[in-house]
Amino acid sequence: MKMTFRWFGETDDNITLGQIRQIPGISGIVGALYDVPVGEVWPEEEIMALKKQVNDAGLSLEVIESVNVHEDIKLGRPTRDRYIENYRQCIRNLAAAGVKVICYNFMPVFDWVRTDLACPLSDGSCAMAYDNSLLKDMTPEELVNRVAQTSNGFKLPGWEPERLGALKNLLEQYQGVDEEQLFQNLKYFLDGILPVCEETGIKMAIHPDDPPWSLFGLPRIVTCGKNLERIVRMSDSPCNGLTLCSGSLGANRANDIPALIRHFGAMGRIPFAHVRNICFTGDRSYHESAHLSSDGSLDLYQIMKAYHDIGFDGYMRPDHGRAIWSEKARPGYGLYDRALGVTYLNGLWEALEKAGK
Ligand code: CS2
Ligand code: MN
Repeated sequence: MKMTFRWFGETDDNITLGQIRQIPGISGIVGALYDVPVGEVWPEEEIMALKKQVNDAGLSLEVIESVNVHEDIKLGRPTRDRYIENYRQCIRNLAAAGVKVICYNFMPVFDWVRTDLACPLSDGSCAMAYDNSLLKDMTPEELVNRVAQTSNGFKLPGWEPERLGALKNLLEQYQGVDEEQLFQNLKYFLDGILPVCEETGIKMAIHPDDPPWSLFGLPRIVTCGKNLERIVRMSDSPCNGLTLCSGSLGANRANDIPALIRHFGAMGRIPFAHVRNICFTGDRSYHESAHLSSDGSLDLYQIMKAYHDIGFDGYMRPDHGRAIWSEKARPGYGLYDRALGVTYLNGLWEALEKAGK
């Protein structure tokens, strides 16, 4: 297992590479170029500059999260071929810089969705929360505005209130796209890019939908074991893999995370693991919690044991943390709680290693 840490770059993160390097057991950064518009090729020089910066700090840059997929590909519009060609070039450029895994998602319109980005917890910290009873009576526009107004200046990923016009337009375009169509559009995309992945050795790792159910009538397909199975079987290529995100999939109580890890891990289809906990507050409602099992609803020991039992040698990272110790950071991506998460996960791992001997 290679423990990594997500970093948003020098201008977009309050955390430095020097700080990350001091977290015990971290070997690399999960990075991205955040200023390249979705659908465009990531320039080689910019990738190399990021790599150099990360390597100079004594860390590796082998995982990218994310190369986002243009909506025209998800919508299956005729213009998709141009964007798929760009994606292929982007894979080549990343491979030339030594990248091994690309995380991506196939969620229409929204990336992760929460109804609160700074929900106060009883210990005085804040965490992101999702309350389905709030969401079900809201329009997408109301959600975007609510989050922007109640979350200390932070917004839903990609949805600044100034872009609400684009949101309406995009939602209309999805009206003819159901789950089946979205599966087919994913297959078309994978058929286009996987040959380049095989040539270059890059593994693609699709991130689950977060939360793993349909929102605002939009189709969502990366949600459960059955659908993950359909996705990995769309192509037998070992490059067609998953980002197994415990917190995203775990929001659906029917998803047995250790069982999913064992199943897809045994197939060699988990190049990247996101490990975090959530605490249920209702049927489809939860807040994020510290990584520790007793702080949330998921059993992190069983999750780490499943990775250990399959001999997991891919990349892992802690996922969202709480905002603690007065840190002003991006929601979910502060230094302190994620660093505590790493240390806890490494502790579980060491115990599993030694118990197995
Ligand atoms: C991430 C996702 O912050 C997060 O929750 O796990 O936003 C993830 O980066 C994307 O969905 C992957 O494309
Ligand atoms: Mn995740």
